[in-house]
Amino acid sequence: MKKLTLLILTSLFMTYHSTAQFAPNYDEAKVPNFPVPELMTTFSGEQINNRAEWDMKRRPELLKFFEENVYGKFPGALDQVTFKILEEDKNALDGKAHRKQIEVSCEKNNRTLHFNILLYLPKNKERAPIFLGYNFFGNHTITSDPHVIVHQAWTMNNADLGITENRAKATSRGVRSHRWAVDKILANGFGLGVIYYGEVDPDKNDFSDGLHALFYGNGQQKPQEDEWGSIAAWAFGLSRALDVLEKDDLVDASKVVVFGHSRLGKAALWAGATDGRFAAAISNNSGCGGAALSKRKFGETVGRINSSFPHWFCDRFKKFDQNEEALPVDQHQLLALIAPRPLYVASAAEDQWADPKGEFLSAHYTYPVYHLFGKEGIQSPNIPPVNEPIQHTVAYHIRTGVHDVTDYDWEHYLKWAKQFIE
Ligand code: GTR
Repeated sequence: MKKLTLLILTSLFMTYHSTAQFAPNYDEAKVPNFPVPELMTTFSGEQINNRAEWDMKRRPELLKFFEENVYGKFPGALDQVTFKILEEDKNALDGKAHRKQIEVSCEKNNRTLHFNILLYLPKNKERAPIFLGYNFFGNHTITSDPHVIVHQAWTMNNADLGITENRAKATSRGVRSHRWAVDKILANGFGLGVIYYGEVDPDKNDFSDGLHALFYGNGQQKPQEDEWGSIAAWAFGLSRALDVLEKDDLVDASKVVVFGHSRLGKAALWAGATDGRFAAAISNNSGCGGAALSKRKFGETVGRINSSFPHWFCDRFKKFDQNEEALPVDQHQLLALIAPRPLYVASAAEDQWADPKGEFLSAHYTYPVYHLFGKEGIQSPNIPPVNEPIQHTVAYHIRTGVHDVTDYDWEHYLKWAKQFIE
């Protein structure tokens, strides 16, 4: 009888442990003491003293590391990128905006992928600076404008938003409009370009579709271990959108600010890092694998993100699951790849999963490279109080509230962009 009880207890214990939930650390006292990887010293120990050394030595080796071990390399160029204006209205949004819906076609190996850019441009500008970013559920969800095309692509179901059977519906018009301060953006002389990310690469652990599939050789079913995951595919899509926007007479393509929230903030940062044509980058609550320092292991960790979303990063990144100590880089070095261009990192006080302090420190640690280029970074290592933004070329704020994009965020992005982009 005793033996049986022991057996049952042992098996219960084993079951508990194999299905044990990941318990995120939210205790600052338990954050490991770790050396922050040096920004201004090369992997071989050489000190970086000037801009040329940064450009020729340090930046390329950091970029290469992130390409081959974190986000994955782009597998090459497309054969062709073309576009078609699907719809245009010079008097959209009650006369406040010029609306364009542009279909971008990406061609490779006789395969084609299409995605749409919804553009709203202010009418008082000949060529407008714009914010460009992805949305989670479709362009029609960012506004109640009835003329926005409802996409046909695979969509994540969301009971709250009434999205079922993985299909977008017209009934979801405007369900995410609170995240996109279109009126404010236009009133401040900026335009907005949005793309549904699922048209570029559906957000599922399946590499048979999206941009990835265009590049496969015979019989290939997934990228190589050092090639792009979904975040890199989304970043690549943003660059292809920029290719097209460069040909648009109404857009000032030298002033395109790449923006993203959460996983799409990770994509915006990677786009900003890999494509120097983006004038600036904004990371809104991008967290682990975005702005937050991985080695703090606060909230979401590398192991956790790679198990929940095995398709986001390249396979090689999994080497660092539960093994952040072995990473020779951290995310401040991703942010530093954007230097000397303006960079804004924003957090939300209740978004502990994304590690606000880790996001802040990461922005702070880019200070030396901005300084090298005569730009002002964030010198203080102390996170500012909530709702007290610091706005230099590198900007940071932590606002009250949860993981989201709010009017508060946009008001501050606009204030900063007017100073540093226009
Ligand atoms: C979470 C994920 C985060 C963040 C977020 C989002 O589930 O753990 O890294 O990307 O999703 O994109 O909303």
